[in-house]
Amino acid sequence: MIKGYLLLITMSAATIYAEVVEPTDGAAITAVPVSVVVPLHEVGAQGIGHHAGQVSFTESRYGLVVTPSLEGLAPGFHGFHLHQNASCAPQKKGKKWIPGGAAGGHYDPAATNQHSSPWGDGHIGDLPSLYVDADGTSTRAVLAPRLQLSDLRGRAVMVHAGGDNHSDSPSALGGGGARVACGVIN
Ligand SMILES: [Cu+2]
Ligand SMILES: [Zn+2]
Repeated sequence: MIKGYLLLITMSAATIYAEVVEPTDGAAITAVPVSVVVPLHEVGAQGIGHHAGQVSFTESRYGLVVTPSLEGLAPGFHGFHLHQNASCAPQKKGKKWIPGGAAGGHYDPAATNQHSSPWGDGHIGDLPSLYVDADGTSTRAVLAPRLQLSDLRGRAVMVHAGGDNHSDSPSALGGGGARVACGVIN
């Protein structure tokens, strides 16, 4: 039981650690990551484009709090997911280059093969939609109740052109279409 503690926040690459110091237990010091900050870039068929801001993932008792600080996006709702691979590069499909294609599909370690809601039983990478204000910025936090920080490493976070109905019907993968911004989580 932690009786008293002091949070010392240090930033190391993209991970913020809280060093929990327990004065009553002498020298007991542990470092637990509490937050991961991921830079995002616009993605296109040509490759990775302008910096678009960042998304931070913070642990809470209810799951991961996902807080965007993004700009230059189209106003409205956008599909927002954790994708399988730590890459935002385009990938060739037939004769076309698919923006962000190298990120692979929605993160689905349980192989549900189902696009669903953040609180459902499909892809665990399915996040609540990202909302972008009229000025192209997005700053509203969403909650991913099934995710933990340990799920993030080696994945990519992705923003799609369109919204997300959290279903594979009438369109696959929520119908968000093209990938427009992406960040690699190392
Ligand atoms: Cu996606
Ligand atoms: Zn999905």
